[in-house]
Amino acid sequence: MKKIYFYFITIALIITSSCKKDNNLEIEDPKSSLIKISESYAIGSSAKVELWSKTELSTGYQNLFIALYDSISNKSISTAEVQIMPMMDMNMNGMKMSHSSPFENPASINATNSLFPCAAVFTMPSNGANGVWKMKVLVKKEGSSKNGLAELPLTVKQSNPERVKTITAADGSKITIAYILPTNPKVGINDFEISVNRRQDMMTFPGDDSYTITMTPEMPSMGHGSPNNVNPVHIKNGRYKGKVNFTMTGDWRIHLDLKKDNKTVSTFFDLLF
Ligand SMILES: [Cu+2]
Repeated sequence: MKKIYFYFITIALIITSSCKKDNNLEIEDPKSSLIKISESYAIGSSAKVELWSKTELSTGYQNLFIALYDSISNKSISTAEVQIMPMMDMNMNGMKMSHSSPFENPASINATNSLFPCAAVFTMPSNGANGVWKMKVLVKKEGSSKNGLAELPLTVKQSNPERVKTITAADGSKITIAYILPTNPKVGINDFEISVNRRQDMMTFPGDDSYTITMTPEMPSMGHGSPNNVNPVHIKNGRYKGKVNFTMTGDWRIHLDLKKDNKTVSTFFDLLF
């Protein structure tokens, strides 16, 4: 009889300990699936600023995450106004110029799992001393009236195939079109998403909701397309969502026709899976 009790207690212990393990998994560090890209201090607001991402940075649309720490106590800061601005300093045969690129600030002053989600579209790769990216991050802690500015160095690789296109629209303006979804394409219907931003000046790239987009997937090597696609329509902030149907694995080219005022400009994104 004692033996049976012993077994019961052992089994009970195993069950409780494995439950505890599950609980621990839930409070796992949200950054454990991310890569730290860069860090610096926000001068003027005594905060350490870290930039995290799911992947190394490459040209195109990048989901980014900002983590803030009090630079004295090292405690995580979960409430703050955070504004980002990607900047590139270029040197073209001795001619120096700077430009920004499309970006999305954190939607809330409250962090999600200690992180402030934001995004940027990197329009060109880093190019040694002749093309240097940095992320400017403006931080205003809760209850503080002071802004602090951090400048985080970034390295942006060339994506392959290209995930961002800058083209001239029919009205002469430059527009940046970035591929967002699908990141992991599969055979069948996939969520499709792109962003469209207009270059107002070298520092300002507002989302552009004014296009009617027709999407046509093609398999160039086999000369066929696919049925049941849904053209992307504007949702918000220049982001357009639709559905793309890949009937088989292989090389696909997604043709995009952007129409406005009865004039159409075209671009495409390639993928292979
Ligand atoms: Cu540049």
